[in-house]
Amino acid sequence: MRVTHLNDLDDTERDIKSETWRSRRIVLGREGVGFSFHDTVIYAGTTSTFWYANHIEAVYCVGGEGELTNDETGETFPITDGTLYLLDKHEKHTVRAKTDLRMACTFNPPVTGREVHDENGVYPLITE
Ligand code: 9YT
Repeated sequence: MRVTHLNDLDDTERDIKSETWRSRRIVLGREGVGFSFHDTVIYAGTTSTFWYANHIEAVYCVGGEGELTNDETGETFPITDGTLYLLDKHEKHTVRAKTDLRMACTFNPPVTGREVHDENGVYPLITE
């Protein structure tokens, strides 16, 4: 059994900060359990486009308000506490945060921590 508190990850290599979001990776590929699990905050007033061509991601909002756009269909959806979106077809998507959005995210295959977004905003597939 492994027990972690989010605050223990602050400013470690598991705490990834970009201009529009910060993500603390609580479970990574190195844990060897088949998924990764992240606590991501998307900052109020920002717009972020994501495309995980090599991963399936589920994102569960546990705080804040925003809007999700499926960039492939143009559909938009409100995001509030309790909204879950599942990117089961690797959809390119955009998140607009009205307030700070707190998201619990899980990836399969797991993120290893070594990915950087490539020129298309895609994480490459890296396995442990
Ligand atoms: C909301 C969202 O897509 N979060 C993804 C996790 C974050 N980009 C990360 O940990 O790399």
